Amino acid sequence: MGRAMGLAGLLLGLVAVPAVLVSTSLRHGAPRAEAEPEPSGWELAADALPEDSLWPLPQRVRTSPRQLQLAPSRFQLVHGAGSSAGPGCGLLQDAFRRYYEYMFGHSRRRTWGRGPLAARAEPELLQLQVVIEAGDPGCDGHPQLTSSEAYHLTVTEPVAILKASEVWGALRGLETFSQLVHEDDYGSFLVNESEINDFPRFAHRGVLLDTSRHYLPLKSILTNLDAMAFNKFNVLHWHIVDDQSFPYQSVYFPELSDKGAYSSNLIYTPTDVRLVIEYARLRGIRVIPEFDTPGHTQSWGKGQKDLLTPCYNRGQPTGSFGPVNPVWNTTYNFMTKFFKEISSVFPDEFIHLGGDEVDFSCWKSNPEVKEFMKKQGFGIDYAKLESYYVQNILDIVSSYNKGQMVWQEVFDHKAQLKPDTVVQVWMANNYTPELSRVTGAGFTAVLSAPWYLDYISYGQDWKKYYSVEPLNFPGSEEQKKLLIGGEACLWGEFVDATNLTPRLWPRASAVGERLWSSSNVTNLQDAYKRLTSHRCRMLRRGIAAEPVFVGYCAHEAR
Ligand code: CP6
Repeated sequence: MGRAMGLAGLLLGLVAVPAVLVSTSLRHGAPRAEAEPEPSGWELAADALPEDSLWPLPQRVRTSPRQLQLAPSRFQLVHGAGSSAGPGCGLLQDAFRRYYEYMFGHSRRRTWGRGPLAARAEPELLQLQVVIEAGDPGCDGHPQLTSSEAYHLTVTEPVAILKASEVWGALRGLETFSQLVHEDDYGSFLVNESEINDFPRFAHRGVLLDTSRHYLPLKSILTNLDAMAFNKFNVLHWHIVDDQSFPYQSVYFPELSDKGAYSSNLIYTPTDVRLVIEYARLRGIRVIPEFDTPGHTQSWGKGQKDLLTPCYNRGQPTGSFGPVNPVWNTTYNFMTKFFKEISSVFPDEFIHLGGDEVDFSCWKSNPEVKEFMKKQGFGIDYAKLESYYVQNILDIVSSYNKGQMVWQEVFDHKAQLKPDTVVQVWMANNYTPELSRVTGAGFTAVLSAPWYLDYISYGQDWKKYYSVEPLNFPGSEEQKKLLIGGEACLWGEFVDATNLTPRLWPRASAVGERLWSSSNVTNLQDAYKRLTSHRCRMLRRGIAAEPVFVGYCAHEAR
């Protein structure tokens, strides 16, 4: 009996399985494939316990060895009594359809496994009833930083009940329920009686995708949103434009993508953008667009003349351009109109304004900029000029009632930020003192520094990501509360549609669990086992997630 709680625990019926207990059960010294032949008897029952494939691990799981059987032809996902949501709630109806497919969809292709339940003696689970407890379920709204994703799930005969105050919690609970249901070797669908109480540790759990270095087809973005939902991520940070290309098709300034995209086909039209936002919304995922300025803007210059700073050499313009020109009024007139559009196209409360890696050399070469520096009393401190520019943009965006995210340099260079600005910490060296400084100044922070998934190595990268404790920085309790989450970043220099999914998944899953689950869920052997099985589930659901390590998936062998 390898499991820590032991045989006695199994015989007690509903058994408490706190996360620590689960994570200290070292049943298998060596890595093991999901479908290694199992010994018989109690070992098998223990291994069939559902938390073996839950990812990210819920906050509290109580599980019983008592199994219930689900008949795909009879089992229903329904609105429960007392729910403020009903069949008019498109978001939940859509989720019911999706999760039914994830649980049973593949079985229709087989002739066996759909017959009567007579082959097994287990009692039947007939329904999952979903109850939204808030007066207004918010089916047509958008998820926000402050949305509740908490849910409570009980699976007992004959109906399972999923309660959540908002639909966003119901979506997370549906994902968990679908992870509890497993198919045995004979094609029967089983679920252990269980009770789960769950909520995220951090409110902001993001994935950054970069659609400038390579264009990502809509399909890739949507598939990634599916994978994000499987891992309970709730923010798509869409780094939509950068130096290399401007694929965002603007209504006010169509020349930006006409001239700045790689090609007229390689753009995101307003319809495409709406589709991404709606697909994400239906999965409880916010879309935060990033329009990075004043650096990383070469592609903007192609369709918007007199926006970038002309660079000089020995008193003559060289013909090349630097960051956005912070001196001219026309710059701010343009940005006022541009961000007005962005504020209405993207419903999220936040816009990411970038502000990273501004190269001062071109500004330094430009006589007009030098003159302006003198007039403003900036001396030779170009960080002050950068802050001057950023503060103007912050004011513009604030006037549209949007919150702002910025990269850490904007804070480092001492720009005056609005109190609710979110500072994203990305520089890998010494990120813990940076977290102390940012939160010490009273700003909310999002951590990315340890989660640059574009870096790959020969080995299991996920363990490094998993072993990060985000709150392990010097600071008061108040400061710790200001770290609202993190993001896994997949920069696009070496990533396009051919390798996006396997590079992200399941490596980003490690970040997903770190940001969702309790801080004491840290056991690598337990995580390995669950992640391996979670990766197989992602494959079954059409996500080309790369292997964690050697082995195979049960569904490949059937
Ligand atoms: N693009 C933009 C990038 C990076 C950043 N901003 C980046 C920098 C260093 C590394 C990885 C990515 N490619 N716009 C920094 C936030 Cl190691």
